[in-house]
Amino acid sequence: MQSDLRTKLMQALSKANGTFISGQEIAEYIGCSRTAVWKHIEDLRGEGYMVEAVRKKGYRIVSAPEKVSESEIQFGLETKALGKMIHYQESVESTQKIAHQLANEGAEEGALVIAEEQVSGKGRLMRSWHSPKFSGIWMSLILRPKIPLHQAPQLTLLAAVAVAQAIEDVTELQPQIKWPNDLLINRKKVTGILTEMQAESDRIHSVIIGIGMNINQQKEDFPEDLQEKASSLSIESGVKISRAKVIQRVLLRLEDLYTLYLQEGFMPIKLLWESYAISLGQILKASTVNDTIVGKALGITDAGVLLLEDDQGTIHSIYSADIEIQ
Ligand code: BTX
Repeated sequence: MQSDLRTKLMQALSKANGTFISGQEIAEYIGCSRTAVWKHIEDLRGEGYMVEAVRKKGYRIVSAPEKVSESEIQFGLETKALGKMIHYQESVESTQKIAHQLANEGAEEGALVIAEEQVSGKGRLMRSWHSPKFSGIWMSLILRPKIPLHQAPQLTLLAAVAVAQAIEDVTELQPQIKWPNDLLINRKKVTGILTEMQAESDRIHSVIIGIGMNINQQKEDFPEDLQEKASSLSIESGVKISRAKVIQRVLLRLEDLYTLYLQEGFMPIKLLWESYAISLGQILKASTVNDTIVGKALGITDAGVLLLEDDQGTIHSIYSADIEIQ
């Protein structure tokens, strides 16, 4: 919708102050047809506004979408460092891209980039991540850990545990982790994590943890090819969930685990990760860029590498792959 039309429509609806305003009145105010008004109202609904329409009375706004802007997240945020600097934009290509720029410009550890919508959200291996407006959490966090480069993948596993704990804090759901970065509920993917790095020889400048969480989407909000394999916290729990609250819990859990990790190393994180892992002990098919390996998942190493034992008894170390549970 053009922004001047949008402004006028919002003016007309808010002047009514929660009471009904007829389609005819809105049409005259904006200077368009009543059919066009109806279309604009549909657009608003698509963006998360609840608009009541009653014949002969007109329209009224029942509620505006909950946003995840700086003030909503920081009000009640209990962390010390994570999320103290927030870069919020309503619509972005990808929060990862902005986080890389900010990291290059020297953003501090804990800086968070968040958007209501991503128009080209990224998954791993150039895949795309569906990130519709107002219904999920699309955020990228900048960390600057002083750890050797090869340990950086551990942070993906750490982030997965933090998200799992946050989901348990806010809902009654029981999330499970599928190596390395998927969070599943009832075997459907509710969260994906993408960790990227800026480094030079063996020195990490920054690690950018991208977290995409499906929160309030309903089944029909997903593209058809995802409807059977993706889900949201709202679909699984049957209630609408406050995105701001989930973000606050994810940040707090992340901060606690990250502090523990820097003090005590990967071992405590590994134990927690294993307690959520769906795949351990099961037969998995790992498709890597060059190969497909089928084997029993024995566990993960201290570097976060997945170990698969094939039926010849050979143990394969899987660094990066797509996993299917057989
Ligand atoms: P991934 O490569 O493991 O998963 C991508 C695959 O998941 C896609 O090919 C598709 O099949 C499926 N998929 C796409 N969108 C969704 C969705 N909304 N829910 C469930 N399944 C989906 C996972 O990559 C890493 C995703 C990270 C996303 C965050 S959002 C904030 C940050 N910015 C950004 O551009 N990416 C990260």
